[in-house]
Amino acid sequence: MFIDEVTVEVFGGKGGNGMASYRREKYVEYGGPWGGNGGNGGSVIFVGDEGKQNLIDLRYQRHIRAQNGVNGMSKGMHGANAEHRYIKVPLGTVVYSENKEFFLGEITEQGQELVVAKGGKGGRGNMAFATARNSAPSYAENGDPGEVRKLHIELKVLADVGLIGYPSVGKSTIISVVSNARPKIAAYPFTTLQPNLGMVYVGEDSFVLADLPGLIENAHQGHGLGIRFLKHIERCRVFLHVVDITRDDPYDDYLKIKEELRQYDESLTQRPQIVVINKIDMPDTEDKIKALKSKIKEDIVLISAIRQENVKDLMYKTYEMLKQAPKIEKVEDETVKLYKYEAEGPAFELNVTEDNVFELTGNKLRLLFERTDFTKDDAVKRFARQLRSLGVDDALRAKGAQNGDTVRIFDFEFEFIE
Ligand SMILES: Nc1nc2c(ncn2[C@@H]2O[C@H](COP(=O)(O)OP(=O)(O)OP(=O)(O)O)[C@@H](O)[C@H]2O)c(=O)[nH]1
Ligand SMILES: [Mg+2]
Repeated sequence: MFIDEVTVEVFGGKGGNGMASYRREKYVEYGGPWGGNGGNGGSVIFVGDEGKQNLIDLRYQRHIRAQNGVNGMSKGMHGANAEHRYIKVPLGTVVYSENKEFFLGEITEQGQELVVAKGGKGGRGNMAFATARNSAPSYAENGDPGEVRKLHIELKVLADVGLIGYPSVGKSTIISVVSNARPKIAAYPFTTLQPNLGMVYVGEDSFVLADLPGLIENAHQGHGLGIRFLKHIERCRVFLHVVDITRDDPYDDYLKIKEELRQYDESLTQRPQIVVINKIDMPDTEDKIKALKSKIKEDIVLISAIRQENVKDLMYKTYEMLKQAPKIEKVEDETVKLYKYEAEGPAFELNVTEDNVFELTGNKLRLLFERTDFTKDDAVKRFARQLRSLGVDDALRAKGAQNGDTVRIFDFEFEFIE
């Protein structure tokens, strides 16, 4: 099966916790802090691999986790950074967050990397916190959590030229005689259920040709195989619109396919294209050909795919058109925003619940919260100082917090003290 859309969940590794420990050696007079930093968590990174054809591997790995960083240790030893988790994906892979809310990026080149879940930073050990005023801090930082997100991944086949047209017009036959692709060919509609790619050589040069499942009227409303596969031709710089001259009204077929393209994306109708009239080996086609020629404005090439007549010329002509064809601007849905990894929005938000609990939330706040080791008094005190400098205390007062009121930060509660 051709897999061109999958959902997976990716987990960056947690950063290792910093260590809080002291030097205790026989001949060292003042034992200072000696806890090392935690290592960074590994990231999940997609890498472009031209050997991959589809997203099937991802279908079988719904959860992809990178490893956690190693905790800091005593004697000033830092924990190791975790290795990144690299996942090979085909070229043309487009990555969105769940429900296509954000666009994370796309992979179009061999070896190109895209970080899809960043690992958490390692926490600092108490050694890192020693200052002139506090030469022996007893706290260390916890490592940051890694990013966790659900991804919606799509594959858009990257081909230079796309074969489009009604079912059974001979699209697969054409690709089979001009390239190494060997798709199924048969006399019934919708023989092709997935795009096929083939490399076409023209002299010294080459281009990638895509054979696509057939379209019918109202494909954009889901008729036939629908227009699910049309996204694959968005990147094709030239179209070969194949028309079967043996059908009752080839001109009407031609118009209907154009209309489907227009319905899908108006800009597709402007793409350079050649109308390929196929099956001219069949008897009694002259009049129909003449009629088509008088009505169609685009370049027309007559071929018999099955007899391999004029197909080579068609490929040369296609290649010439491809060389002139404009580059395609990235086709992106404008409603999809570019995703930013760094926490956005206000540093914190404060709400008062019905039972008068002052509830604090926010991305920046979460980061500081996760870094804090709440089992250590000094660490909690430091957290309180961080809150003050973020302006949390002032905000609490402004909302009417009084001595003894409950303040909740995620799953941690404490009393407000003036
Ligand atoms: N007479 C004749 N028959 C052809 C020619 N090209 C293809 N055919 C026949 O037309 C039928 C359909 O060919 P395919 O290549 O499978 O058509 P397709 O456009 O890929 O069809 P779908 O995958 O269903 O969209 C097959 O029976 C082919 O043998 C041709 O040049 N002349
Ligand atoms: Mg086919």
